[in-house]
Amino acid sequence: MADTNRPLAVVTGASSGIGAASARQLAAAGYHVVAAARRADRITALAAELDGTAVTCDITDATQVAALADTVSGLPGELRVLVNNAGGAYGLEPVESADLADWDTMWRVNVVGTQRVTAALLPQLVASRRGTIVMITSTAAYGVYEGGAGYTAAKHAEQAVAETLRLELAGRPVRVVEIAPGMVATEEFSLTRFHGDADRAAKVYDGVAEPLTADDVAECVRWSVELPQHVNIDRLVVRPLAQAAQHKVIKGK
Ligand code: 8X3
Repeated sequence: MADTNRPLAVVTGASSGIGAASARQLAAAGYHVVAAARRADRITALAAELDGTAVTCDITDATQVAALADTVSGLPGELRVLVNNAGGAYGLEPVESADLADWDTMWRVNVVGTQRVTAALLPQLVASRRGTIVMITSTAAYGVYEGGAGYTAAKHAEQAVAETLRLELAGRPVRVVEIAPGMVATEEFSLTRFHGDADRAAKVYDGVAEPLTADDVAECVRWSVELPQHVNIDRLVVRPLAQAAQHKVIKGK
């Protein structure tokens, strides 16, 4: 049960990877975590583990996002943190043969869905007078690579939304923190990208010396949120030591 002493933190895409790890880190930091994602079984288990709240929510669905905002407003604590983590990559085809259904999905999730959740929860974040919105973008928001156009375009757009939002919120008590991770070995990012092809997904980080873990990124989330409220980390680019730049990746131990 939520208690009045614990502030609330909403994490989207909380069913796995960076989202689940961020939920755990924020719960350890004293937040009542509202874990939002499509897969009810995963977030129900996570919420039970963290003494938090699970809300089944597809961020591309306006009704479900409105219901998420209603649930949060019905909890006793005040909403201080929103981690916009839901997103992802679909496909790795060149521009000339890209599947536009994939591009459409990436736009609707990474960009439109992020706006929808942000707009729905912003009044509560403002009301707390100490809100923080964390946007999990990617180094794909700042660079491009072959086959990645649909994803890099969506992530470039998402970071533009983050920057614009920071401008628009100037003077109101809500920080906008962008965290842009490079190579993170999560169980599902590549599996989603390759539409469930586990063999192809397993090869993505094959031989990479040591990619980031979801927990490494979650640590950045927690750290940026826990800084004093007047400190705003505009953008934190975090890569593994083995990745000096998008295409400069060290293999082997
Ligand atoms: C994931 C990083 O390099 O696979 O956001 O696009 S990359």
